[in-house]
This record gives sequence, C-alpha cells and structure tokens, in this order.
Amino acid sequence: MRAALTPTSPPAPFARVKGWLRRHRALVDAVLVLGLWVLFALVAAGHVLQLLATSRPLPPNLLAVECSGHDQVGRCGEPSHPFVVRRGCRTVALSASPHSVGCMKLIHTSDWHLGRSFHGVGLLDAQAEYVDHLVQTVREEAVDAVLVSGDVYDRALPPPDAVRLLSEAATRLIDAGAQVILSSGNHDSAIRLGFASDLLSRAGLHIRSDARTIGQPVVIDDTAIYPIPYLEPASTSVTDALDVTERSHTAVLGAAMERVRVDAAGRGPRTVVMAHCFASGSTASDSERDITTGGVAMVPASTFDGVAYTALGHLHRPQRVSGTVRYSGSPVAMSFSETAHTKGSLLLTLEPDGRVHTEQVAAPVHRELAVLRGDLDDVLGGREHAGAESSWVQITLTDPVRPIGALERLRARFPHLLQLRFEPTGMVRPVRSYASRVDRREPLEVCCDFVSDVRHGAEVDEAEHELLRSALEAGRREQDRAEDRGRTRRRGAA
Ligand SMILES: [Mn+2]
Repeated sequence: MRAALTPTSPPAPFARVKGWLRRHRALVDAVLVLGLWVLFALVAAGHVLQLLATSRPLPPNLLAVECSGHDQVGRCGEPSHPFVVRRGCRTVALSASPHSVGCMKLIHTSDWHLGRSFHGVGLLDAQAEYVDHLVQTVREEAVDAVLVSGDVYDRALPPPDAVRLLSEAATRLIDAGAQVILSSGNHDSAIRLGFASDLLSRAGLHIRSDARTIGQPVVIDDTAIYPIPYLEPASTSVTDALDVTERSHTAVLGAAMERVRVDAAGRGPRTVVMAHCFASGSTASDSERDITTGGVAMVPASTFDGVAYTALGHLHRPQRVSGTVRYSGSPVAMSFSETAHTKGSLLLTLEPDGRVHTEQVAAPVHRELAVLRGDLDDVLGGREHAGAESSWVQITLTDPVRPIGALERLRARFPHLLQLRFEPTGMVRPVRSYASRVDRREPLEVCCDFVSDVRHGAEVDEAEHELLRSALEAGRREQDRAEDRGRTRRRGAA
C-alpha cells in the first residue's frame, strides 16, 4: 500500500491536542462553562464589594451638577459629607471635594448696606429679595463659599431689622451648603460686626474685621481665601497691627498684601483676596461714602499682584480693574446715578491651576429706577414715560418758572416719585440757594470750594486738601464713636 511505502510522520502536537479534545469533549465543555461561571462570579463579587464600599443611599435633597465629562458633583447639605460624587449610575463618594472633578465655586459680592434707605424709602425688602436669590444660586450652582467684601451694614449701629436679615442670610446660605466669609467695610463697625467671630467660624460663618488676622486665610480644601477688612490709615490700631508708619491707603494695603503673599507662597495656586478700597482705574457712583480724595486714597491695582483673584468691595458699580481684580458692585441700587447699572454678584469658578472664570449673575430688580427731565407738561403727558410709572423716579423740571403744585400732580402719575428737582431754563437764571449748590456733592468738595470762595478764588493746595480730608474723616469717626457709645444725636434726645 501507498501508505505502507511512506513512513508514517508523527502527528503534529496540534493534531494530537485536537484529538485529545475530541475524545474528552464532555469534560472540556464542563471546564469551560465552570471557568466562565467562576469569572462571572468574581466580577460580580468585585462590583458588589465596590458598591458596598462606596455607594450609599442618595440624600433626598441631592442637587446634581455636571462638573466634568465623567463625574457629577452634587450637594446634599449634610455637614459631615457635603459632597456627593456620582459616576454613571453609581455614587462613588459622599465626602469627596468637588476638586476630584476640578472645580471650586465662589460667589463674590459686596456692599449690601443692610439698613440703607433710598430718599427716605427703606431698602430692606429689596435686600431680602437679593438674599433669597443668593440662597437659590448657591443651591443651583453648588457654590462652596459666598464672599462679602465689606459694607455688610450701612452704618456702625445697624437697625434691628438689618441685623435680623444678616443673621437669617448667613444661616440660610450655610444650610444651602456654602461657607460665608464677611469682611468689614468703611461703613461697618469692626468690633460690632466681628462679635464672636472665632466661635461662628466653626459653623462656617467667617467674619474678619480685625487687621491682626490679615494673612490668616479661610481655607476651603486647597483654596485659601484672605479677607482684608477695611483699613483706615488714620487709625493707630490699623497701622500698629500692620507695623507701618506711613498713613496712606497704599501703605496699609501694601503691608496687608505682603502678609498675604508670605502665607500664600506656601500654598497651592488657588488664592483669593477680599478687600475694601478704591483701586485706581475704577469709577465711583453717588452712593459710596468718600474714602478718596484727590487720588490720596487710590490704591494701584498692582497692590493685589500675586494672587489668583481679588474680590473688591466699596464701589457700587460692577467693574473690572484688571483681569483678576474686580468689583462685584452692590446688589441693590442706592442712588439715581446707578440707574444704568446691571446689579448682581460674580460667580467665580476656580480651576485647579488657579485660573478663574467669572460670570455675572444678575440680581432681582425690586423696583426699576427712572430719571426724567423736562417741562412739567412733557413729563406728565409723555407716553414714553409710561414705564416709569411703577419705578422709583427722579424728576428734574426745566420749566422757566417753578410750576405750582408740581409735586402733587407728578405723584398722581408717578406714585414712587422720590426726588423732584428744579433746573429752570430761560433768560434769567435765578441765583441758586446754598442747599441746591451743595446737593449731591461730597462734603470735601464743598469745604474746598468754601475755602477757595472766601479766598477770592485761590484754590486749595494739596496740603490743605489733605488737612480738610483728615478733618472730615476724623469727624466721621468721632460720629461713629458717638453712635457706638449710644449717644446718637436723635431728634428730641437729651
Ligand atoms: Mn459701600
């Protein structure tokens, strides 16, 4: 046979294995099925273990917010584990910080001026509306901290309603998941605002009004926030605390920032400063109490170099001084010069490398402002003024002769008329009274003009200007001190 002629070649190992497999088919099938089952069981057990280790029941009040391509971060308001990180359908952490997905969210606001009135009308309802909106924003955006850069109250001795509103605001913001950081402004009483601040900071309300604490940040995860209270250069407690001899805003803020930079050098890139001052390159409104005069109180924007973001207060118009130095502006308008402002807060998103994105979140408008000008008949009859009927209105009448009963007639159409002014046009310009000449002008400007007037027009020089400024400032501080001692000059008080 042909087969017998060629020697039988030994079967290849593959063929031998194949043969063996064919003979033991039942055994092979059993092993394969068992192996698959074991693998499946291991994977399943791994998942179950991982779920047991990381997944907890979701809090009912969870607010999930998309933060990156993979994870969602929400807040549940539980103090022990404020963050909930979800990956797919799993809860992967209950205590992780939002940094695990790269974002830290802050709200920058300032100049609440709680207790302020506007031409005799209290602004507390408007301010309470802003607080409601702020609490809602904190929840919706999962905000980590709310920064209020000074002028929390309108005056050293705030009215009881204003104190109640601040107390409620802090509680509600903390309940919504944010820490609250307040620094004092030139309107606040540092001591009064700073009451029990060490104790309150344990609950998430950080009040900084003492210059001696400058350089000690409020730390939230790896973000260091340095509140700088308003620094009055004429106050020895300020200059002593900062160890400076030169009594200027630039000197005291420069020394404060030096302390901040020393501490920040040992920390990560997420550093934020809060300050209350007049930075050069910014624009004032009519409702800020003067801390500036002839540039003396202006602080160069470069003072704040070296930190990721500077949250300024004092000016009521929202504005940008440089890319990372900004004013949030006041959330509520306090003068007719602010009619065109869009009021609100700044929502900051800090990236892990310290880059900051800012976005203005508009505040609710309690009542619009309107500024009208013209003859009485034009103002009363003008169809274009229909929108102003529900607004707080300032009207300037330009009739050559002051019309009789103008206020009553205007009030019938504009029930929220707050200010009526007369600027008659025509051949004869009546001599303006002192009251109208000094209306809406800063006291320092009036004093300087007075000096110049009695000197037959010779303007005040820089030294005289500075002298008048410090005299006025001393008077204001003395008035604050008098209020602090309870000796307010109330009508009828002994
Ligand atoms: Mn202010």
